[in-house]
Amino acid sequence: MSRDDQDNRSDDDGSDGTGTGIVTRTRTKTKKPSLYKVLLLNDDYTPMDFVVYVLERFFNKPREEATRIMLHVHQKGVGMCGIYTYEIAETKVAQVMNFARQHQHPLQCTMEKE
Ligand code: TYC
Repeated sequence: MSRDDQDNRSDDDGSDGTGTGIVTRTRTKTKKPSLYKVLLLNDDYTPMDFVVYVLERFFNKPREEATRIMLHVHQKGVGMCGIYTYEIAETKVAQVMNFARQHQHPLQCTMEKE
């Protein structure tokens, strides 16, 4: 049995030996949430400094790491900003897209299930 399977074998299931009974077992909620990668896509127009700033502001990256990620995206076409639960990832994508639009840059940010 894997670590995150439920194991309620010792719980009282209401059995009375007659084959009928009230099921009173509880299921402890321990499922881990699915995780999503937030990705930045390269384009020919968004300034490098702007991308570095986005990584600092929305993904809390130190300047050096932000620069490394930006250059990776610039060279490879796509790169990862972070891994989050669905709602956090969705929020990060929306924040980046809104911020880029406000500054009239074509920067694209997306998410994919890990
Ligand atoms: N390719 C852009 C340039 O040369 C820089 C850039 C990097 C743009 C990363 C988007 O996600 C990006 N100005």
